[in-house]
Amino acid sequence: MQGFLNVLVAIWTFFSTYILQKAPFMIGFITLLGYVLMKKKWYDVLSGTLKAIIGMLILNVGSGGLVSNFRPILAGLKDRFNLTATVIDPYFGQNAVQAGVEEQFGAAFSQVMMLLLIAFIVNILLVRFNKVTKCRSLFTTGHVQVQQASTAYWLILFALPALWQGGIKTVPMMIIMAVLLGAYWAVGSNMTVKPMQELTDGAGFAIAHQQMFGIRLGYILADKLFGTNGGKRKKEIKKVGDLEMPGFFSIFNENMVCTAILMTVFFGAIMAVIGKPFFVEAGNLKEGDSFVMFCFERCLNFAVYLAILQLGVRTFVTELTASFQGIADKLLPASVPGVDCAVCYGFGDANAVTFGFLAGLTGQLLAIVGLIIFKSPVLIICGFVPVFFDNATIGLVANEKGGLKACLIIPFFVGIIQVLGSAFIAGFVGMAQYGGYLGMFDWATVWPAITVILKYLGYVGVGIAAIVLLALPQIEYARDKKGYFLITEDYEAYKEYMANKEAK
Ligand code: ASC
Repeated sequence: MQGFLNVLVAIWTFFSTYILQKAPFMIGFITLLGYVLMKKKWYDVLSGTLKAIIGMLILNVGSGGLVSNFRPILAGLKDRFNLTATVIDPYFGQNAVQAGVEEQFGAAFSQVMMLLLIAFIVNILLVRFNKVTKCRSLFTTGHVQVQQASTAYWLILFALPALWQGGIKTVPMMIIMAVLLGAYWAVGSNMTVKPMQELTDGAGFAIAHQQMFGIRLGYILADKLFGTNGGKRKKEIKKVGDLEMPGFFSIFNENMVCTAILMTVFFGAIMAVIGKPFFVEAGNLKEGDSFVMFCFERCLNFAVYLAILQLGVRTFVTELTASFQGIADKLLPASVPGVDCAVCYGFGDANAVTFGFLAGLTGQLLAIVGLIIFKSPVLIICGFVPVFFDNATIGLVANEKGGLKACLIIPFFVGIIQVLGSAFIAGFVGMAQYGGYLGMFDWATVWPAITVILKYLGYVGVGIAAIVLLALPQIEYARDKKGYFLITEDYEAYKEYMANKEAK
């Protein structure tokens, strides 16, 4: 028995370290499994799997390049103005949690990986039994799951101290945490199915990231406030891609040019504020080098990495979604893979990505100024990951439903909410003193709400939070029973069905 357990642990450790947490290999593994289940020829399996892995590696070069180029600039604001501030960014958040969990709760970080495993199983079960649960999407973004498991671990321990007083009572604690987190994964990604199928014209994936509630909220608000309100309002939606720009402005229609100019103006200004000495000290350029050219090149790199990211998406998306058919047919009926939010940047209006991002940044900066003016005990500094990946994604979805105005206004408010929500929760649970908080949209809204409910209602709160989460797919299902599974199983038939419905 012991020997068997040891083997299981070794397999899990290998799987979690080299596959689950490494998105390219996770995507490759799923593609492989899917094609094998479809009984494809071995060389087709090999080729598809390699393309999936390589595409995802390319995407990582793009998103990694964006993060490593622009994160230090935003974080530099903090040093430049000597602020004691909490950076909202998944990696700063991760470090904060790791330090804090050990110091405050004396708990080992390995428990977080255990939580991840059990929550992932909860997610799989919720999808497996989706005739009952109505959950149609499986989380596949392991690096995000690690960040979320860590943060959820802290938030829940903070809210339910009885779970750890007198030594951590592992079993009940793990069950409570895994049910809440696994339900959030299944329900959250399920909520993005419709927005994503519409955005990508049925590419067959959902988003499994950190702004899933934000995506759905942006989708709903864009439609209600700026769009046709579910077909009830006659209105022509002017999307970012439809804009006819006169003269000089016509160059903004070209995504790379638009991105380059906007980034140079926005980030050029931020870099100018931070000043050359900061970058010289950080070893980014030498004293005698031209600061202007340094800033210019940095800003242009934004367009470069976005282009790489989109190439990566094109390389792997069809392989992943085609092979997932095998998994949907044999293992998880009517389901789609939940993937990184950056995957959707290969669809819709490319400029909406940049517009959403810069609108969100504006909102964040404004909210930070507000925190300073009103002398908030917790000060926040924008992290690049929330400000870019949340707002670009929400902007893209909002543009699709409500056009340019939605693409600018909704992310602007998202930016404000990210800062205020994070300031609240990081102060409330004491994470602020460790210098970082996850800060992505859902973690500045949904999770603070769950934390407060748990804190004040205890175990009753756990029940309420779980029931509310699990009720969301049921509500969506009840509103359109026929289309609900059709949208993942056969998108062409779904479109026909919707067209008929609207004609009536
Ligand atoms: C995150 C995170 C990243 C990025 C990446 C976007 O939340 O931790 O590294 O977003 O997943 O592509």
